[in-house]
Amino acid sequence: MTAAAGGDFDGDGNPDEAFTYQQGPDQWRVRITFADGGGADSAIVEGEDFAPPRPIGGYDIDDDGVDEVFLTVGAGASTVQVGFFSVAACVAQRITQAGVPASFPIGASIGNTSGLTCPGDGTVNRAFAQYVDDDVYEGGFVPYRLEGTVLTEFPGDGAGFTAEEAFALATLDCGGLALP
Ligand SMILES: [Ca+2]
Ligand SMILES: [Ca+2]
Repeated sequence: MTAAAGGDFDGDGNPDEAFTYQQGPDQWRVRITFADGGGADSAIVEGEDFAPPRPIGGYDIDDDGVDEVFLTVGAGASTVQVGFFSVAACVAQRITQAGVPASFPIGASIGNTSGLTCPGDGTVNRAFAQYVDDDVYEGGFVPYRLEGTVLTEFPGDGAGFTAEEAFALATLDCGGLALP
């Protein structure tokens, strides 16, 4: 069982907790326990690069008064993958995008950076930059709007970055959340 991360996952104003635990080989689950004693529990299913998931905490992406559960759902050499669960009526459901569990890389390698920001307008934004030349990176921001348990991609904005700016993108910037 991992250390719990906090959030208000039922929207009653009282702090709840989310943690992950291993049920069998490569089988992990997320459990949310509410301040009033109830809870929700769901399997976490990922692909080949599965790494032990850890809870990050709660952030209200769609501004409906109920925090979504942020957690790491995998890791590469220089990135972690972040995914989300939506909790409603004591059921935790993985948030999907394009029909598969949504998962965003956060990190930087030589030539590539990516991150995730929450501007507070009902979207999460994928931030990314690629090395082009010298101190020049090109990338941008792609917003994903959350409705229910589904993220829908909307057209983003391209942007140019210096190397310093590009590497500064490689973070999770959603309220007070910090990667574990
Ligand atoms: Ca609560
Ligand atoms: Ca919400």
